[in-house]
Amino acid sequence: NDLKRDSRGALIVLEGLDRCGKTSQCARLLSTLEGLGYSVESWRFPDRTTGVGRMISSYLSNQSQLDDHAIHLLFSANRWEKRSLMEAKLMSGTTLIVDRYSYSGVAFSSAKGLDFQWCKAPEVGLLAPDLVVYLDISPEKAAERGGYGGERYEQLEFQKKVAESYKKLIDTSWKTVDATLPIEDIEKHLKEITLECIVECQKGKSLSQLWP
Ligand code: FDM
Repeated sequence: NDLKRDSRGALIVLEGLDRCGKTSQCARLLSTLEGLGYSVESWRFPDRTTGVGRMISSYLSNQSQLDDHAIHLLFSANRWEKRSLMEAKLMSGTTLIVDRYSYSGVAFSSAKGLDFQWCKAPEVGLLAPDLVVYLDISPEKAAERGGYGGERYEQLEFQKKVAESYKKLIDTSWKTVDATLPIEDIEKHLKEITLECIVECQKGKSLSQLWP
């Protein structure tokens, strides 16, 4: 219908600790929305396919060392280099399901001790999500799931600090979903809140910028 064709897509972000289930929920949500006939893409940050992304990937796998501020700015640059494409996709009606965004940037870097406001600054002017879903799990439960891949941040003590940083970021506009529920329940809940958000965007909700 006309509404579906002429209106913009929604920018939907999933956030949470490592092993919270974000990545599999993003995949499920993508296929659910595709099945319903929506134009939708699944993105993730860091996007390791770009030049900046390759530097980030090498840092995360401990193949290179970087100053904490420098890697923070690279994560941010990695979002900036995708900003115009992101806007074009949204304006052409495609909904984006994004696995991690600026909130991961702030949560992980400030967990290392970097100043919270300093961490937020380079994100100013990036597109603000229409919906942020926080998949909530305690660091201990997440660690029990096993399968920490051995990358730099995948350690219980550090994830505890990240959880504290996320708590400072969460505001009333976020939807928190209990990540310990059965996978199908989480999926159903995500589908509902996502569809609500997509409808709002179709009705003309305007795209805004960080930090609102
Ligand atoms: N991460 C991710 C950051 O530290 N800053 C960021 O801006 C982003 C997007 O990178 F530990 C961290 C979070 C995680 C790691 O993420 C890689 P994936 O989702 O495991 O690829």
